[in-house]
Formats: sequence, structure tokens, C-alpha cells
Amino acid sequence: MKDQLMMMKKTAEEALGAASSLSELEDIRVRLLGKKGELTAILRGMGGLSAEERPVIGQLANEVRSFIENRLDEQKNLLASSARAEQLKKETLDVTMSGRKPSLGKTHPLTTVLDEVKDIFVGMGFSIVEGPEVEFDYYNFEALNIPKDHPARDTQDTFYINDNVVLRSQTSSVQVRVMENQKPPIRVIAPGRVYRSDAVDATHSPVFHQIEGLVVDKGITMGDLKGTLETFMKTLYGNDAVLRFRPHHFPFTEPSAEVDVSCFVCGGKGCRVCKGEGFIELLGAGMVHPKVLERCGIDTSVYSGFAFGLGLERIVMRRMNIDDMRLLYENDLRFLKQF
Ligand code: 2U9
Repeated sequence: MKDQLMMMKKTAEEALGAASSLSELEDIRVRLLGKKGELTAILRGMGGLSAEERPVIGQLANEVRSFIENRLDEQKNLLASSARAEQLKKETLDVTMSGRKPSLGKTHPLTTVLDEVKDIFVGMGFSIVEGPEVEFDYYNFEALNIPKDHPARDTQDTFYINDNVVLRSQTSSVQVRVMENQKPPIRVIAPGRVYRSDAVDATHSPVFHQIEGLVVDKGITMGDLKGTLETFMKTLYGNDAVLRFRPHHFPFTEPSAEVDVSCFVCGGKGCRVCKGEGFIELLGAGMVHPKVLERCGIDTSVYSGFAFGLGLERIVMRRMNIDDMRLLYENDLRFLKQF
């Protein structure tokens, strides 16, 4: 039995030294020390030993058992630390390597200029409001003094979802909703997408962006409109910008005007950009028609207001010298990267 135990110790030593995984170690442990393992089998023969031999063999068996257990632990630690070393080697970080530059996006020219316009008006105390792009006929036309038979309702110009619902052709519907829900003083700008049934060309698109403004308060006059637009234009185009108001007609404002700004290329002398005019048409504006105010529940004996509207694309194209509107919608990076 002594030989058996010594042999077991030797083969255990060899097997443990060769084990290369934790599961192999576990198999060896079960095979040697498990309930049905080799050591148990050897010890079963102890009944046939003499009284002198039994404690000697018993002690030797315990020594072999603890030898194997210690070697199992050692081998386990060895395997774990070599696995760690292997992992560390794999995950080595070379801090001297040059980094990969992340490619940063930037805002679209329409967004850049819209943000600038918003900032200017917020600086003058305006709030920014939004509303639905699919709009009731009432808010898009009727409330704005554009009755059913008005030419502006021509189906050529407007996308009709049904008799009562359209894709908004102007953001004015948003201001109507504001007036219905809010008491004066009102000072808002409503930027957003609008839709018109236009064929696509260099200066037209069935989807474009407007920025409209509305101020309603006691004692608002055309002077407030001029001052507000002048501050806006001088901030956008520089202090030398001069505004020119030309009488015009809109159903929702009375009196109405088209507003031009002195040409930012020639300063008013006349050049190719302003087609010799010295001025460039920028926006429409006027005093809100009393019928529009009354329809929105505003008492015109106490309050008056002004409104204006401008096309964002036109401003962006002038500012960035873009001659074809389609470039703004094609998402061609070769174009967009230039701004
Ligand atoms: C309410 C009352 C009045 C908004 C206005 C214009 C003049 C105007 C055009 C500019 C170029 C539209 O994008 S464009 O084609 N807009 O000329 N818009 S006054 O007047 C309002 C708005 C809301 C309740």
C-alpha cells in the first residue's frame, strides 16, 4: 500500500504539472481525491493491515492527500496568473501611438443662419414658438383674412389633405394659435417648414422655411416695426445696412410693406448682385389687420400689432453666395463642407 500511495503521489505530480486548464485540474482532483477516487480505493484496503502498519499508512495517506491538495492550489494560482499575464499582454495600450481624429459634423447653412436669426430676436425679448405643419384651413387661411374665394387659396399654391386640412403654406397659423391662447403683450417669432405646390427650380422648392414675427401690445405702431426690423438687419448685415419700405398688399396686414435692405456688395450704388437697384428685397411686413386681431379675440380698441415674414432660404443664399436653392436640400457633403 505504501508503494501504491507513493506511486499515486508521483503520477499526481506529473498530471498536475501537465494540466493546462482549470477544468483539467478539477478532473484530476475528482479522479484522485473524490469519493470514488483512487485514494479512497487505496484506503479501503486498510482493513487488512496490522495494528502497527495502520497508523503509518494512515499518516502517509494524509500526507499524500495534503501534498496533492497543495499542488492543486499551486497549479490553480499558476494558471490564473498566466491567464492574467496573457490578457494584459493582449490589452497593452501604446500611449505613444498617434490618435485617430474623430470627424466632427457641423450645422447645415439653413440651421446656422436660423440660429443666428433666433439669437437676434431672443436678444430683443422675443420667444420662439412652433406649431403643426399639417394645419386646418381655418388657421392657414380663414383666420388670416384669406376667405374661401381668395386667389392665395388657389390649389396651384397649396397642398390640400382634404377640404379642411392643408400642409401649411405659411407659419402665420402658429401666431394665430398664440393669439388665441395668450393675452398681449405678445412678442414671438415662428420659424418653420412651409409647403407650396411649386415646381422645383433654382429659386423655388415645394418645401422651404419661413421666419415670421408677431408683436401685439398697447400702442404698437409702424415705428416699432421699423425699429425692430432695423435692429434685426443691422445685426445681421452690419451697421451700414439701410432699410427701404415700399407699400404693398397682404390680406393679413394693413398697411403692408415690402422691405428691402441696401445691397451688401455695393452698399447701394448698384451692381450685378442687386441688379443695379442698390437694394435687395428681403421680407414682407405690416400692421396686423384689425379683422385678424378681432378674430383671435384681441380688442383692437386697446391693442395693435405688427407682423413680418421672411424666407430663410433667400437670406442664406444671399449670405453664403449660393445661386441654386436645390443645393440646400441635396445633402451633398462636397457642398456642405464648404460652410
Ligand atoms: C398674423 C398676422 C400677420 C406675416 C407676414 C409677410 C408679411 C410676408 C413672405 C415673405 C417671404 C412669405 O416666405 S415668404 O414667401 N411673408 O411677406 N408675412 S406679413 O404676417 C402675419 C402673420 C401672422 C397673425
